[in-house]
Amino acid sequence: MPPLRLSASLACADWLHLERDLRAIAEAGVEMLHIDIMDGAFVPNFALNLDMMRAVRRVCTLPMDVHLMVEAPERYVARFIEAGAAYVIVHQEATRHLQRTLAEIRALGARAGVALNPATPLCTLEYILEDLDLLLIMTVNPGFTGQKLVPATLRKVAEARAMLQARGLDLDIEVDGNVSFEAAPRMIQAGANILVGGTSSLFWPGASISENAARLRKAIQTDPHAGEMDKT
Ligand code: S6P
Ligand code: MG
Repeated sequence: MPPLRLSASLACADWLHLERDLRAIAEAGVEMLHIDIMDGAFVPNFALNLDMMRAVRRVCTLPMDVHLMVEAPERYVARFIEAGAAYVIVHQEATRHLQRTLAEIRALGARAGVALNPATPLCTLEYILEDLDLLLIMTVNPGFTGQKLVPATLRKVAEARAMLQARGLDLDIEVDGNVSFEAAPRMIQAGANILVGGTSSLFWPGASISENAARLRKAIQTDPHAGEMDKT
């Protein structure tokens, strides 16, 4: 399995203290910054944008994984890479020409990712696995922060890791949505290696970002129930 990494979901940061939060994220040893882009069409909400990414770049050098919750994302891939995306992640449900889009992302020098909504089966990726650097399994329906976990997605993570291993592929599997202190160990156990931290972990309002990051890493390393897969 590729190395374990945390990615902080920028949409959950404190907008009135964004620079402070960005510095806290880096100082806490969080490895990546997760950028949610929402177009109000693929998902019923709006979030972040290219200008935001350029501003963030001025104070933060963490690699950005850009999650495009956007219809026909192929229209914008090049612009997000120019704005600093290390990973560009498109939804399988949002593009008609998925293989072409992934090939374009790689050709432009970024890493190519695909996201799957909770209802979308893994078999839709059967013929494009070699074109992928990262698989993002949505553990909530995209569009909002602070939602409840869709339990069956844990089984999907396990099946995705098994599918990749059967093909001899060692890709990143990222999970996004209610990656809480409680759920994170089960996600890792199932085969995820990149955790997107939002309001239920890294930005949990009861503690600081650095305390939350330490608590999350500890939960992943020591949870006694980490071996129990959720069968629901
Ligand atoms: C959801 C989005 C996510 C959220 C993140 C929030 O549409 O893609 O990246 O920002 O999942 O985390 P939490 O802990 O509030 O669910
Ligand atoms: Mg996201």
